[in-house]
Amino acid sequence: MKFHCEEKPILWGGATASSQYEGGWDKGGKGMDTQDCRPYLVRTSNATTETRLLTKKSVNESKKDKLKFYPFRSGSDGYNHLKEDIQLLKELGIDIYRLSISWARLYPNGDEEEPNIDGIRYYDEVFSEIKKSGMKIFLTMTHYALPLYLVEHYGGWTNRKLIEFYIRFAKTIFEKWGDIIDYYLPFNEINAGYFSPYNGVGLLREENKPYNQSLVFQSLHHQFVASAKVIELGHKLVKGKFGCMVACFCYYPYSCNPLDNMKLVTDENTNTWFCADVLTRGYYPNYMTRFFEERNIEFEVTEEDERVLRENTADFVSFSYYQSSVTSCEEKEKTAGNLVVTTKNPYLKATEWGWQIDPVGLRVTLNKVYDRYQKPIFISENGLGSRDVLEEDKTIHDSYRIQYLKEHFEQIKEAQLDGVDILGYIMWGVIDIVSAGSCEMEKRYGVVYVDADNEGKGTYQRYKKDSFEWYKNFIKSEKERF
Ligand code: BGP
Repeated sequence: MKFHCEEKPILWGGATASSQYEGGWDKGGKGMDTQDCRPYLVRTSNATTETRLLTKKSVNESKKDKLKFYPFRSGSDGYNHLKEDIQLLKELGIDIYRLSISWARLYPNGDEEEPNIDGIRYYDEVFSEIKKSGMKIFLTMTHYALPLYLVEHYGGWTNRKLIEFYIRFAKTIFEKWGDIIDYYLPFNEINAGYFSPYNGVGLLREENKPYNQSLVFQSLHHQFVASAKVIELGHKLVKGKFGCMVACFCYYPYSCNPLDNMKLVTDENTNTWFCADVLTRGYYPNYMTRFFEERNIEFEVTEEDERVLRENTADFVSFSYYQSSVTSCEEKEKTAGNLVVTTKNPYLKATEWGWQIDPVGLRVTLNKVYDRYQKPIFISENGLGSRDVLEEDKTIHDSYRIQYLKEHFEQIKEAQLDGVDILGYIMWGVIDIVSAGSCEMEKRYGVVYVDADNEGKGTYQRYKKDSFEWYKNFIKSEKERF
């Protein structure tokens, strides 16, 4: 037998998320969500219990406080730049656009029987513009933004009732746009619920750390069940494929000390694999039994939950990848990263925000994920956050981003030769958007520059960066190759 490995065509794409991109936070009947008032909430510290995100007083103040600038309320003003942005993405030539729907735009409080007509109208326009452009649609059904009402009145995802509301929201999406959406992701980075319960499950205040772990895992469990139920319903109603998504951190042991390596196994299990294991294998992995027992974590899992999880696993696996991380059993110098603080790797350079740049880590991750699940993979987020400079002549020279993309794409191709089944690569924040972690507009990922600063000052005009031409040519040459 002659052996032959080969590169295959993959979908090249770009992504945004509603709360970081749309703006229009109080337009078209949209309800307030957890991102609209997040900087305010994070700074206020008068909650009485861990399960309560807000006091009535702070919500009312936040609602009144329209003049104060919160980056999430303006996003990139996508709400008013829809046609122009889709046109730019078309010119860029991407095959697939990943976007999210704002739950609170469709269901302002989250628990209504009927959706908000203006919200439907808005997304009708969004989806029809994308469809006209010829791009495939990758929809994140929720990306870190929960109707605030659900947090205030139901305790966020701690409450099982949210599954029902979420299914209603999903059914509306299927009925309205199910014939044109190609890929669905019920939850963005579902493991974020574990690191950042505020973002992930709309649950707790930053000040309440350490979180009540049983509540965090109960909330995550409700999201797992919601995700499986969405897949169950979706497989009956629509043609699209359903995935799961985790943030991947690609762990390396600091040394060959067996304890560093054992720490890698446990960190990777709980931080990365746990959520993906439940959603792709359909049951809780054994290693979590020990984790829960040692921490006295308890939560409700019904027999029906177990059935739903078992019978409705993800069709594909996806992950975000920005950095690799290091595990060490001894205290070493630390650096920040996407959702996690990690040990510094002496072999790698890091971004201004401390995220360690590691293209080879992407190949390692692709191999590990594929080896574990044997399902097709989307790299649903990757990119470089940097402070780009808009020159007087309105050009942006981001050669560092081109370098970053080039090196990561090379590793994707290596992973294909390793035999990994890759469906697509989706560049994060293809048009500049507000940073989820730092709440800054000036941490930019895009190949399209949006003229706005951290205080919301600027014209919000769009300008192509040097990386725009580069990505465009790259995609074009890929199309010619296959
Ligand atoms: C992921 C989130 C995104 C995103 C990205 C980059 O965790 O899914 O919403 O923003 O990280 O992070 P940041 O915006 O903090 O740079």
